This record gives sequence, C-alpha cells and structure tokens, in this order.
Amino acid sequence: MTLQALIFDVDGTLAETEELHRQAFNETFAEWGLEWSWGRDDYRVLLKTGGGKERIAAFQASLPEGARRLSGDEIKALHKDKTTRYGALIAHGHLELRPGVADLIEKAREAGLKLALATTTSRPNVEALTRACWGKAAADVFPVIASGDEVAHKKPDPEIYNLALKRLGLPPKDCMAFEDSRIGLHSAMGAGLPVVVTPSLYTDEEEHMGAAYRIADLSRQNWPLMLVARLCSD
Ligand code: XBP
Ligand code: MG
Repeated sequence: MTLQALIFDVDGTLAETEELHRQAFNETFAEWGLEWSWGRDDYRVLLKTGGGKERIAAFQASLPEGARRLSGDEIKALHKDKTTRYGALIAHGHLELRPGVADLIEKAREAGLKLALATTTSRPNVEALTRACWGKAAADVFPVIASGDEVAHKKPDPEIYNLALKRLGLPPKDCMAFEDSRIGLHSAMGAGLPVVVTPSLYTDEEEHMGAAYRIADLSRQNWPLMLVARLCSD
C-alpha cells in the first residue's frame, strides 16, 4: 500500500456535531408545530439511520397508527429548514474540531496526501463546519467532497465512499478512511477501504469489528504507525 489520500467522515469524526444536529431537528419540529422531541437515548438509536430525511422517515415508521405523519415533500421542506437552523447554530456557536484532527490534516497536506470527505450530511452543513473551524470554504480544505445529497443510498451503503474514490481517481488500497460509527465503518469497508475508527459521543458503545484501527481520537500519540511513518519522517 502506498498511502496517497485520507478520506474523512464529517459528523462525529471531524467534530462532535450530533448534539447540534439534534437541537436543530427538535427546534425545527417545534417550529412546524410537531409534538416530536428527540431525546439523547432516542437519538442514539435514530443515528443508525444515516441522513436526516431518512432518519425522519424511519422515526415516522415507528409512530403509532393515527399519529401525524409528514409526506415526502414535507420531510424535504422540514429538512431544508433544519439545515438552515443547523448552519446558524454552527455559525454562532463554538464548535471545535476533535483532538488531533487539525494537526493530522495539516501534516497530511504538507506530505502531499490528497484530502477528501465522504459524509451523509448535506453540503451546506459541510461548508458551515469548515467556515467555523478553519475559516475557509470546504473545497479549500478538502479538494474532494462527496456529500449525502449526491447519492441515492446513504451509509452503510458504500456509494458515498465509491463516489469519493472515483473523484480521487485512486484505488481503495491507496487510501485510508476515518469514521466514528458502525454504519460509516461498513460503508467504507464496503468500498474496500482500510478504516480508522475514533468512536464519538453517540457511537462509543458500538462494536466496530473490521476496523483496521480503533483509537480514542486522532491525537498524534494515537496515530497508527503507518501514518506516523508517512507523515512524520522529519
Ligand atoms: C451523520 C449523519 C447525518 C447527520 C445529520 O453524517 O447521519 O445525517 O446526523 O445531517 P456523517 P443531515 O456521515 O458525516 O457521520 O440532516 O444533513 O442528514
Ligand atoms: Mg459520522
């Protein structure tokens, strides 16, 4: 393997964003007059469905007969409002990257590795995050981006990672994926990628069988040896 690119998941991997997503969902439900409120325990289960629109549909499927349900178009419209709200929360909040993320990305850039994102979240959310954390447009930090609104099947399906690989123009064996969740791990593995898992707030109790490495975070002392060898030769 000649490591040529790093492909990062966004939510839970670059930053602990899911509490902000949950807040944005709940505030939007209230704005829409829905008596839905996702607590932390509910959300841990709901996160097994990748993608906000798909998550709402999965939630509705579990409601009792006769409960108010949204149509497909209403879900789309509500999710658009949720995305706007999430962007505002990120812009006005104090979101921080997880430990080691900024350093790893900087080192990888210096070493000439390509940098990519493969996320089930929507593209505006990626822009909000890079603006808040790097003060830059997403494409200026990650030249290759595959986001949830571009694929028919979200994680754990490998489609999003296959799209990122196609845009990178590289075989999976020359790349490394970084994920925080089981569905993300399975998506990346399905595309043939070796995966480093850094469990997050909502995924720390999951089983991550098949990961090449499972480490607490991306601080330099946790980097797998092959990353150290490739990035810290000075
Ligand atoms: C995690 C997700 C997303 C977010 C919500 O994405 O599953 O659906 O929870 O974002 P990642 P949207 O692949 O980066 O871990 O509402 O925009 O879908
Ligand atoms: Mg994630």
